Amino acid sequence: PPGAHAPAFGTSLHVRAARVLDANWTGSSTVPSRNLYPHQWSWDSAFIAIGLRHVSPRRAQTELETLLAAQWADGRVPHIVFNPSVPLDAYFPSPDFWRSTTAGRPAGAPRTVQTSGIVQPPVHALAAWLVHCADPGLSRARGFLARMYPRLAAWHRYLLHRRDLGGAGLVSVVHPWEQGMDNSPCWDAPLARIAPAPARSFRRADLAHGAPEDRPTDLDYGRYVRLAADYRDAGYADGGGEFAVEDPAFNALLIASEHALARIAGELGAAGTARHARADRLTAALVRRLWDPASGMFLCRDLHAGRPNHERGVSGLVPLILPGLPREIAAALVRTLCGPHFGLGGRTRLVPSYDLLGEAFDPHRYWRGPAWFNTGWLLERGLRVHGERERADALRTAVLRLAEDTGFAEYVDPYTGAACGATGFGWTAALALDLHH
Ligand code: 9YW
Repeated sequence: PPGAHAPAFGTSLHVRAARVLDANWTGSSTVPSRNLYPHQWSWDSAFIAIGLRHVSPRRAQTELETLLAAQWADGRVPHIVFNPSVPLDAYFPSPDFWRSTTAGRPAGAPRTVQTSGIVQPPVHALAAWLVHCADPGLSRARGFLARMYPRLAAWHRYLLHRRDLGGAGLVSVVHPWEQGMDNSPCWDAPLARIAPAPARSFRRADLAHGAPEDRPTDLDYGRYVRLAADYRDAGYADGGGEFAVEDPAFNALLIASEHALARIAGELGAAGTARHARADRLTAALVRRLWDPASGMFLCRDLHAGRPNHERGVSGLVPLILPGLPREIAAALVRTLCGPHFGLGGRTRLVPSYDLLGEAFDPHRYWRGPAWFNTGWLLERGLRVHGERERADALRTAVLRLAEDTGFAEYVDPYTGAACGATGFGWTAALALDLHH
Protein backbone atom coordinates (compact mmCIF):
# COMPACT_ATOMS: atom_id res chain seq x y z
CA PRO A 1 0.00 0.00 0.00
CA PRO A 2 1.08 3.58 -0.61
CA GLY A 3 1.36 4.17 3.10
CA ALA A 4 4.10 1.55 3.49
CA HIS A 5 6.98 3.95 3.11
CA ALA A 6 5.07 7.21 3.52
CA PRO A 7 6.29 8.13 7.00
CA ALA A 8 9.94 7.87 6.00
CA PHE A 9 10.03 9.75 2.71
CA GLY A 10 6.44 10.87 2.38
CA THR A 11 6.76 14.32 3.82
CA SER A 12 10.01 15.04 2.14
CA LEU A 13 8.69 14.01 -1.28
CA HIS A 14 5.88 16.52 -0.96
CA VAL A 15 8.24 19.26 0.15
CA ARG A 16 10.89 18.53 -2.47
CA ALA A 17 8.39 18.30 -5.32
CA ALA A 18 6.70 21.52 -4.20
CA ARG A 19 10.12 23.19 -4.16
CA VAL A 20 10.70 22.23 -7.79
CA LEU A 21 7.35 23.73 -8.73
CA ASP A 22 8.17 26.90 -6.80
CA ALA A 23 11.57 27.19 -8.47
CA ASN A 24 9.99 26.78 -11.93
CA TRP A 25 7.13 29.23 -11.26
CA THR A 26 7.41 32.51 -13.19
CA GLY A 27 4.55 34.38 -11.53
CA SER A 28 1.88 33.31 -14.03
CA SER A 29 2.94 29.83 -15.17
CA THR A 30 5.51 27.10 -14.61
CA VAL A 31 8.44 26.31 -16.91
CA PRO A 32 9.18 22.62 -17.59
CA SER A 33 12.86 23.26 -16.87
CA ARG A 34 14.74 26.46 -16.08
CA ASN A 35 17.63 25.66 -18.43
CA LEU A 36 16.27 23.51 -21.20
CA TYR A 37 12.70 24.80 -21.61
CA PRO A 38 12.39 28.35 -20.24
CA HIS A 39 8.87 29.13 -21.59
CA GLN A 40 5.36 27.76 -21.03
CA TRP A 41 4.59 24.44 -22.75
CA SER A 42 1.02 23.36 -23.36
CA TRP A 43 0.76 19.76 -22.19
CA ASP A 44 3.41 20.34 -19.54
CA SER A 45 1.18 23.03 -18.04
CA ALA A 46 -1.77 20.66 -17.94
CA PHE A 47 0.24 17.99 -16.12
CA ILE A 48 1.83 20.60 -13.88
CA ALA A 49 -1.60 21.99 -12.91
CA ILE A 50 -2.69 18.48 -11.92
CA GLY A 51 0.10 18.35 -9.34
CA LEU A 52 0.12 22.01 -8.41
CA ARG A 53 -3.50 21.74 -7.24
CA HIS A 54 -2.20 19.93 -4.14
CA VAL A 55 0.13 22.81 -3.29
CA SER A 56 -1.93 25.79 -4.44
CA PRO A 57 -5.28 25.38 -6.22
CA ARG A 58 -5.11 29.08 -7.00
CA ARG A 59 -1.77 28.78 -8.82
CA ALA A 60 -3.01 25.67 -10.63
CA GLN A 61 -5.96 27.67 -11.95
CA THR A 62 -3.64 30.51 -13.01
CA GLU A 63 -1.39 28.03 -14.83
CA LEU A 64 -4.27 26.98 -17.10
CA GLU A 65 -5.67 30.50 -17.41
CA THR A 66 -2.32 31.82 -18.63
CA LEU A 67 -2.07 29.12 -21.26
CA LEU A 68 -5.62 29.54 -22.51
CA ALA A 69 -5.23 33.31 -22.66
CA ALA A 70 -2.81 32.64 -25.54
CA GLN A 71 -5.40 30.68 -27.51
CA TRP A 72 -5.76 31.59 -31.19
CA ALA A 73 -9.04 32.82 -32.70
CA ASP A 74 -9.42 29.53 -34.59
CA GLY A 75 -9.40 27.70 -31.26
CA ARG A 76 -5.91 26.22 -31.31
CA VAL A 77 -3.91 26.26 -28.10
CA PRO A 78 -0.27 26.85 -29.03
CA HIS A 79 2.36 24.39 -27.87
CA ILE A 80 4.60 27.17 -26.51
CA VAL A 81 3.74 30.53 -24.97
CA PHE A 82 6.95 32.55 -24.97
CA ASN A 83 8.20 34.45 -21.97
CA PRO A 84 9.23 37.89 -23.28
CA SER A 85 11.89 38.33 -20.61
CA VAL A 86 13.87 35.27 -21.75
CA PRO A 87 16.61 35.99 -24.34
CA LEU A 88 15.76 34.90 -27.89
CA ASP A 89 18.67 32.46 -28.14
CA ALA A 90 17.71 30.55 -24.97
CA TYR A 91 15.44 28.19 -26.91
CA PHE A 92 15.10 27.20 -30.53
CA PRO A 93 12.75 27.71 -32.36
CA SER A 94 12.17 31.16 -30.87
CA PRO A 95 9.33 33.63 -31.58
CA ASP A 96 11.10 35.01 -34.64
CA PHE A 97 10.81 31.56 -36.20
CA TRP A 98 7.06 31.15 -35.57
CA ARG A 99 6.19 34.82 -36.32
CA SER A 100 2.79 34.57 -34.63
CA THR A 101 2.43 38.31 -34.04
CA THR A 102 3.71 39.40 -37.47
CA ALA A 103 2.69 38.62 -41.04
CA GLY A 104 -0.98 39.43 -40.54
CA ARG A 105 -1.38 37.34 -37.39
CA PRO A 106 -2.15 34.01 -39.06
CA ALA A 107 -5.33 32.20 -37.99
CA GLY A 108 -6.04 34.85 -35.35
CA ALA A 109 -2.94 34.48 -33.20
CA PRO A 110 -3.09 36.69 -30.10
CA ARG A 111 -1.75 40.25 -30.31
CA THR A 112 -0.03 40.55 -27.01
CA VAL A 113 1.85 37.30 -26.47
CA GLN A 114 4.14 35.43 -28.82
CA THR A 115 3.45 31.76 -29.36
CA SER A 116 4.31 28.82 -31.58
CA GLY A 117 1.75 27.80 -34.19
CA ILE A 118 1.54 24.05 -33.60
CA VAL A 119 -0.33 22.30 -30.79
CA GLN A 120 0.25 19.60 -28.16
CA PRO A 121 -1.98 16.85 -26.71
CA PRO A 122 -5.27 18.17 -25.25
CA VAL A 123 -4.88 17.26 -21.59
CA HIS A 124 -6.33 20.62 -20.54
CA ALA A 125 -10.01 19.92 -19.90
CA LEU A 126 -9.02 16.92 -17.81
CA ALA A 127 -6.59 19.13 -15.90
CA ALA A 128 -9.19 21.89 -15.45
CA TRP A 129 -11.67 19.42 -14.02
CA LEU A 130 -9.12 17.93 -11.61
CA VAL A 131 -8.00 21.41 -10.53
CA HIS A 132 -11.62 22.36 -9.87
CA CYS A 133 -12.15 19.24 -7.77
CA ALA A 134 -9.19 20.13 -5.54
CA ASP A 135 -11.03 23.21 -4.24
CA PRO A 136 -14.56 23.59 -5.66
CA GLY A 137 -15.30 26.55 -3.36
CA LEU A 138 -12.40 28.62 -4.65
CA SER A 139 -13.10 27.49 -8.21
CA ARG A 140 -16.74 28.63 -8.01
CA ALA A 141 -15.86 31.87 -6.25
CA ARG A 142 -13.43 32.75 -9.05
CA GLY A 143 -15.71 31.52 -11.84
CA PHE A 144 -12.84 29.31 -12.93
CA LEU A 145 -14.77 26.71 -14.92
CA ALA A 146 -17.20 29.26 -16.34
CA ARG A 147 -14.27 31.15 -17.82
CA MET A 148 -12.43 28.02 -18.97
CA TYR A 149 -15.36 26.21 -20.54
CA PRO A 150 -15.83 28.26 -23.76
CA ARG A 151 -12.09 28.21 -24.42
CA LEU A 152 -11.80 24.48 -23.86
CA ALA A 153 -14.84 23.87 -26.04
CA ALA A 154 -13.31 25.97 -28.86
CA TRP A 155 -10.04 24.06 -28.48
CA HIS A 156 -11.78 20.71 -28.93
CA ARG A 157 -13.80 22.12 -31.82
CA TYR A 158 -10.59 23.18 -33.59
CA LEU A 159 -9.16 19.70 -33.24
CA LEU A 160 -12.29 17.85 -34.26
CA HIS A 161 -13.10 20.06 -37.23
CA ARG A 162 -9.80 21.34 -38.59
CA ARG A 163 -7.68 18.34 -37.76
CA ASP A 164 -9.82 15.44 -38.90
CA LEU A 165 -7.50 15.10 -41.87
CA GLY A 166 -8.27 11.41 -42.39
CA GLY A 167 -12.03 11.93 -42.43
CA ALA A 168 -12.63 9.12 -39.93
CA GLY A 169 -13.40 11.32 -36.93
CA LEU A 170 -9.92 11.13 -35.38
CA VAL A 171 -7.50 14.03 -34.99
CA SER A 172 -4.18 14.12 -36.88
CA VAL A 173 -0.95 15.72 -35.76
CA VAL A 174 1.00 17.58 -38.43
CA HIS A 175 4.38 17.61 -36.65
CA PRO A 176 6.10 15.18 -34.24
CA TRP A 177 6.37 18.04 -31.71
CA GLU A 178 2.58 18.14 -31.62
CA GLN A 179 2.27 14.61 -30.34
CA GLY A 180 4.88 15.42 -27.69
CA MET A 181 7.11 12.35 -28.14
CA ASP A 182 9.40 14.17 -30.53
CA ASN A 183 11.80 11.54 -31.88
CA SER A 184 9.78 8.39 -31.28
CA PRO A 185 10.64 5.67 -33.82
CA CYS A 186 6.94 5.83 -34.77
CA TRP A 187 7.84 8.99 -36.70
CA ASP A 188 10.85 7.57 -38.55
CA ALA A 189 8.88 6.40 -41.59
CA PRO A 190 6.67 9.49 -42.05
CA LEU A 191 9.67 11.77 -41.38
CA ALA A 192 11.89 9.98 -43.91
CA ARG A 193 9.86 11.59 -46.69
CA ILE A 194 10.65 15.11 -45.47
CA ALA A 195 13.67 16.92 -46.98
CA PRO A 196 15.61 18.27 -43.98
CA ALA A 197 16.31 22.00 -43.71
CA PRO A 198 20.07 22.58 -44.13
CA ALA A 199 21.93 22.37 -40.80
CA ARG A 200 23.42 25.85 -41.30
CA SER A 201 19.95 27.43 -41.61
CA PHE A 202 19.21 27.15 -37.86
CA ARG A 203 20.96 26.89 -34.50
CA ARG A 204 19.87 24.39 -31.85
CA ALA A 205 19.86 25.67 -28.28
CA ASP A 206 19.14 22.36 -26.57
CA LEU A 207 22.68 20.99 -26.92
CA ALA A 208 24.02 23.68 -24.61
CA HIS A 209 22.10 22.05 -21.73
CA GLY A 210 21.42 18.43 -22.71
CA ALA A 211 23.86 15.61 -23.50
CA PRO A 212 23.84 15.14 -27.31
CA GLU A 213 23.44 11.35 -26.98
CA ASP A 214 20.24 11.86 -24.94
CA ARG A 215 18.71 14.29 -27.45
CA PRO A 216 17.31 14.02 -31.01
CA THR A 217 19.90 14.04 -33.81
CA ASP A 218 20.71 16.97 -36.13
CA LEU A 219 19.04 15.14 -39.01
CA ASP A 220 15.81 14.87 -36.95
CA TYR A 221 16.04 18.60 -36.22
CA GLY A 222 16.49 19.45 -39.91
CA ARG A 223 13.22 17.67 -40.64
CA TYR A 224 11.39 19.25 -37.66
CA VAL A 225 12.46 22.69 -38.90
CA ARG A 226 11.40 22.01 -42.48
CA LEU A 227 7.94 20.80 -41.44
CA ALA A 228 7.34 23.68 -39.04
CA ALA A 229 8.57 26.30 -41.55
CA ASP A 230 6.31 24.89 -44.28
CA TYR A 231 3.30 24.99 -41.94
CA ARG A 232 4.14 28.58 -40.95
CA ASP A 233 4.61 29.63 -44.56
CA ALA A 234 1.16 28.22 -45.37
CA GLY A 235 -0.28 30.60 -42.75
CA TYR A 236 -0.84 27.67 -40.35
CA ALA A 237 -3.69 26.45 -42.54
CA ASP A 238 -4.53 22.79 -41.97
CA GLY A 239 -4.71 20.05 -44.53
CA GLY A 240 -1.88 20.67 -46.97
CA GLY A 241 1.17 19.33 -45.16
CA GLU A 242 3.46 16.42 -45.86
CA PHE A 243 3.13 14.93 -42.37
CA ALA A 244 -0.21 13.78 -40.99
CA VAL A 245 -0.50 11.02 -38.42
CA GLU A 246 -3.37 9.75 -36.28
CA ASP A 247 -1.83 9.00 -32.92
CA PRO A 248 -3.45 6.87 -30.20
CA ALA A 249 -2.27 8.90 -27.17
CA PHE A 250 -3.23 12.27 -28.67
CA ASN A 251 -6.72 10.99 -29.49
CA ALA A 252 -7.14 9.15 -26.18
CA LEU A 253 -6.27 12.32 -24.28
CA LEU A 254 -8.83 14.23 -26.34
CA ILE A 255 -11.45 11.63 -25.46
CA ALA A 256 -10.58 11.75 -21.75
CA SER A 257 -10.78 15.54 -21.94
CA GLU A 258 -14.12 15.40 -23.75
CA HIS A 259 -15.49 13.32 -20.86
CA ALA A 260 -14.04 15.91 -18.45
CA LEU A 261 -15.66 18.71 -20.46
CA ALA A 262 -19.00 16.93 -20.07
CA ARG A 263 -18.49 16.97 -16.28
CA ILE A 264 -17.54 20.64 -16.43
CA ALA A 265 -20.73 21.37 -18.38
CA GLY A 266 -22.67 19.49 -15.70
CA GLU A 267 -21.09 21.53 -12.93
CA LEU A 268 -22.09 24.69 -14.83
CA GLY A 269 -25.69 23.51 -15.00
CA ALA A 270 -25.73 22.37 -18.64
CA ALA A 271 -26.21 18.83 -19.91
CA GLY A 272 -23.05 16.86 -20.60
CA THR A 273 -24.81 14.00 -22.37
CA ALA A 274 -23.94 15.05 -25.91
CA ARG A 275 -20.28 15.33 -24.98
CA HIS A 276 -20.19 11.94 -23.31
CA ALA A 277 -21.84 10.50 -26.43
CA ARG A 278 -19.26 12.18 -28.64
CA ALA A 279 -16.47 10.78 -26.49
CA ASP A 280 -17.98 7.31 -26.91
CA ARG A 281 -18.13 7.75 -30.69
CA LEU A 282 -14.50 8.85 -30.69
CA THR A 283 -13.57 5.81 -28.63
CA ALA A 284 -15.26 3.59 -31.21
CA ALA A 285 -13.37 5.38 -34.02
CA LEU A 286 -10.09 4.94 -32.15
CA VAL A 287 -10.68 1.20 -31.86
CA ARG A 288 -11.83 0.84 -35.47
CA ARG A 289 -8.97 2.84 -36.90
CA LEU A 290 -5.94 2.26 -34.67
CA TRP A 291 -6.40 -0.99 -32.73
CA ASP A 292 -4.06 -3.78 -33.85
CA PRO A 293 -5.10 -7.18 -32.46
CA ALA A 294 -1.85 -8.83 -33.59
CA SER A 295 0.36 -6.58 -31.48
CA GLY A 296 -2.19 -6.21 -28.68
CA MET A 297 -1.97 -2.44 -28.75
CA PHE A 298 -2.93 0.68 -30.67
CA LEU A 299 -0.72 1.83 -33.56
CA CYS A 300 -0.20 5.17 -35.28
CA ARG A 301 -1.69 5.63 -38.71
CA ASP A 302 0.37 7.47 -41.29
CA LEU A 303 -2.19 9.17 -43.55
CA HIS A 304 0.19 9.67 -46.46
CA ALA A 305 1.22 6.01 -46.47
CA GLY A 306 -2.42 5.06 -45.93
CA ARG A 307 -1.59 2.34 -43.41
CA PRO A 308 -0.72 1.73 -39.78
CA ASN A 309 2.87 2.06 -38.65
CA HIS A 310 4.04 -1.11 -36.90
CA GLU A 311 6.53 0.45 -34.49
CA ARG A 312 5.38 -0.07 -30.90
CA GLY A 313 5.47 3.23 -28.99
CA VAL A 314 4.13 3.75 -25.48
CA SER A 315 1.56 6.04 -27.09
CA GLY A 316 -0.26 2.88 -28.19
CA LEU A 317 -0.88 1.89 -24.56
CA VAL A 318 -2.18 5.27 -23.35
CA PRO A 319 -5.81 4.59 -24.42
CA LEU A 320 -5.92 2.40 -21.30
CA ILE A 321 -6.99 5.61 -19.50
CA LEU A 322 -10.39 5.34 -21.22
CA PRO A 323 -13.07 3.75 -19.04
CA GLY A 324 -15.23 3.08 -22.11
CA LEU A 325 -12.72 0.79 -23.78
CA PRO A 326 -14.11 -2.67 -24.65
CA ARG A 327 -13.15 -5.14 -21.92
CA GLU A 328 -11.11 -7.46 -24.12
CA ILE A 329 -9.09 -4.55 -25.49
CA ALA A 330 -8.28 -3.25 -22.01
CA ALA A 331 -7.24 -6.78 -21.00
CA ALA A 332 -5.00 -7.10 -24.07
CA LEU A 333 -3.39 -3.70 -23.33
CA VAL A 334 -2.57 -4.82 -19.79
CA ARG A 335 -1.00 -8.02 -21.17
CA THR A 336 1.11 -6.00 -23.62
CA LEU A 337 2.17 -3.56 -20.92
CA CYS A 338 3.33 -6.46 -18.74
CA GLY A 339 4.81 -8.49 -21.61
CA PRO A 340 8.32 -8.53 -23.16
CA HIS A 341 7.89 -5.32 -25.18
CA PHE A 342 7.23 -3.01 -22.22
CA GLY A 343 8.26 -5.15 -19.26
CA LEU A 344 6.07 -3.77 -16.46
CA GLY A 345 6.59 -5.86 -13.34
CA GLY A 346 9.54 -7.57 -15.02
CA ARG A 347 12.92 -6.37 -16.17
CA THR A 348 12.24 -2.63 -16.21
CA ARG A 349 11.93 -0.09 -13.42
CA LEU A 350 9.51 2.15 -15.32
CA VAL A 351 7.54 1.80 -18.58
CA PRO A 352 9.78 2.59 -21.59
CA SER A 353 8.68 5.05 -24.25
CA TYR A 354 9.35 2.48 -26.96
CA ASP A 355 9.45 -1.28 -27.51
CA LEU A 356 12.30 -2.90 -25.51
CA LEU A 357 12.69 -5.40 -28.36
CA GLY A 358 12.40 -2.83 -31.16
CA GLU A 359 15.32 -2.33 -33.53
CA ALA A 360 15.48 1.39 -32.80
CA PHE A 361 15.43 0.96 -29.00
CA ASP A 362 17.97 3.15 -27.20
CA PRO A 363 17.67 3.39 -23.39
CA HIS A 364 19.00 6.97 -23.32
CA ARG A 365 17.84 8.76 -26.41
CA TYR A 366 14.81 10.83 -25.51
CA TRP A 367 11.60 9.19 -26.77
CA ARG A 368 13.36 6.16 -28.31
CA GLY A 369 13.36 4.08 -25.14
CA PRO A 370 13.74 6.08 -21.91
CA ALA A 371 10.88 6.03 -19.41
CA TRP A 372 8.92 9.25 -18.85
CA PHE A 373 6.86 10.15 -15.81
CA ASN A 374 3.82 11.52 -17.62
CA THR A 375 3.23 8.24 -19.43
CA GLY A 376 3.83 6.42 -16.13
CA TRP A 377 1.16 8.59 -14.52
CA LEU A 378 -1.30 7.97 -17.37
CA LEU A 379 -0.77 4.20 -17.30
CA GLU A 380 -1.12 4.12 -13.53
CA ARG A 381 -4.48 5.82 -13.94
CA GLY A 382 -5.43 3.43 -16.73
CA LEU A 383 -4.60 0.36 -14.66
CA ARG A 384 -6.69 1.71 -11.81
CA VAL A 385 -9.64 2.54 -14.10
CA HIS A 386 -9.67 -1.06 -15.30
CA GLY A 387 -9.49 -2.60 -11.83
CA GLU A 388 -5.79 -3.58 -11.92
CA ARG A 389 -5.15 -2.36 -8.41
CA GLU A 390 -2.01 -4.27 -7.54
CA ARG A 391 -0.26 -3.35 -10.76
CA ALA A 392 -1.34 0.27 -10.37
CA ASP A 393 0.04 0.34 -6.82
CA ALA A 394 3.36 -1.09 -7.98
CA LEU A 395 3.66 1.41 -10.81
CA ARG A 396 2.78 4.22 -8.45
CA THR A 397 5.50 3.18 -6.03
CA ALA A 398 8.01 2.98 -8.89
CA VAL A 399 7.12 6.46 -10.15
CA LEU A 400 7.44 7.96 -6.66
CA ARG A 401 10.77 6.26 -5.91
CA LEU A 402 12.38 7.15 -9.22
CA ALA A 403 11.08 10.71 -9.21
CA GLU A 404 12.58 11.30 -5.81
CA ASP A 405 15.83 9.34 -6.37
CA THR A 406 16.61 11.21 -9.59
CA GLY A 407 15.86 14.71 -8.32
CA PHE A 408 12.72 14.77 -10.53
CA ALA A 409 14.49 13.90 -13.77
CA GLU A 410 12.97 14.60 -17.16
CA TYR A 411 13.29 10.92 -18.14
CA VAL A 412 15.19 7.82 -17.01
CA ASP A 413 16.90 4.73 -18.37
CA PRO A 414 14.06 2.20 -18.10
CA TYR A 415 16.39 -0.59 -16.91
CA THR A 416 18.66 1.19 -14.45
CA GLY A 417 16.52 4.18 -13.53
CA ALA A 418 19.49 6.49 -14.17
CA ALA A 419 18.49 10.13 -14.72
CA CYS A 420 18.57 11.59 -18.25
CA GLY A 421 17.89 15.08 -19.58
CA ALA A 422 17.05 17.86 -17.15
CA THR A 423 16.50 17.49 -13.40
CA GLY A 424 13.99 19.57 -11.45
CA PHE A 425 11.57 18.85 -14.28
CA GLY A 426 8.08 20.32 -13.88
CA TRP A 427 5.72 17.49 -14.75
CA THR A 428 7.87 14.88 -12.96
CA ALA A 429 7.55 16.85 -9.72
CA ALA A 430 3.86 17.61 -10.30
CA LEU A 431 2.77 14.10 -11.17
CA ALA A 432 4.77 12.59 -8.32
CA LEU A 433 2.94 15.02 -6.03
CA ASP A 434 -0.38 13.92 -7.49
CA LEU A 435 0.37 10.22 -7.01
CA HIS A 436 1.58 10.93 -3.51
CA HIS A 437 -1.83 12.35 -2.55
C1 9YW B 1 12.21 20.02 -27.09
C2 9YW B 1 8.75 20.52 -22.67
C3 9YW B 1 8.75 19.68 -23.92
C4 9YW B 1 7.69 18.56 -23.87
C5 9YW B 1 7.85 17.61 -25.04
C6 9YW B 1 9.27 17.12 -25.07
C7 9YW B 1 10.24 18.29 -25.16
C8 9YW B 1 10.81 20.17 -26.59
O1 9YW B 1 10.05 19.14 -24.06
O2 9YW B 1 10.11 18.96 -26.37
O3 9YW B 1 12.86 21.05 -27.37
O4 9YW B 1 12.71 18.91 -27.20
O5 9YW B 1 9.48 16.20 -26.11
O6 9YW B 1 6.93 16.55 -24.92
O7 9YW B 1 6.43 19.11 -23.89
O8 9YW B 1 8.91 19.73 -21.55
